[in-house]
Amino acid sequence: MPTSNAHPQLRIDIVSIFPDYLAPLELSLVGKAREAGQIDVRIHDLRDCTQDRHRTVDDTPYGGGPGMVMLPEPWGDALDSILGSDPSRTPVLVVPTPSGERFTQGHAAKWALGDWLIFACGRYEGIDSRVMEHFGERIHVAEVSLGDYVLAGGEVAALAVTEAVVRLLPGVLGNSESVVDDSFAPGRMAHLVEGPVYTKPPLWRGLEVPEVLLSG
Ligand code: 6GU
Repeated sequence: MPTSNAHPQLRIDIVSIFPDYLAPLELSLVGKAREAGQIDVRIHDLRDCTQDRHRTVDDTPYGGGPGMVMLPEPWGDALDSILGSDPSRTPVLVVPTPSGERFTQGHAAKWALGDWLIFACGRYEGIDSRVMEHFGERIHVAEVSLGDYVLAGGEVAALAVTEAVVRLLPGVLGNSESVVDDSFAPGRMAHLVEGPVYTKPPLWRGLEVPEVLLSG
């Protein structure tokens, strides 16, 4: 079904070694936007871009240190293939990493105006830095973090960023809802976030809904 407005359909590609981790994108607001054709979500298994029979995606870090680093070759092949599939769009490569800049409503608002997000979900200690360096010469690369804590991989961030962006697309939220522009007051969310909310019944376990909300 075509979208009901002039904005281009947003394409979202997500590359991961745990494609099943992205299953929630079939549900709720994002799932409905997919069904309505407002977004085109494609999940890719990085291991499909490996060449060896063990489907290896990582190796030990140069310089030592704990853990493993993701190999550049599978990422290069995966991203080349995705980028080559549509020369007419302008992609942003989103690389979730705890060392990235903090993801904000400002990023979400900007990316909702674009037409293509590609998520490179790393695991282990991250992706060989040359991948970001190489693709940074061809397209916009944004390394973003959800906050000051460490997750095991980028998949949860890809889910969070996708939901934050998709709910801003015209026609995705219901008619009664509207999206507030975040272009002013950078870094401050107060104007976007509601105070305490109440619904029926007016008295519940001895607790009343504030009188001022009951009239009108
Ligand atoms: Cl985007 N990735 C990982 N691995 N950990 C995080 C994060 C991202 N944001 C906060 N912690």
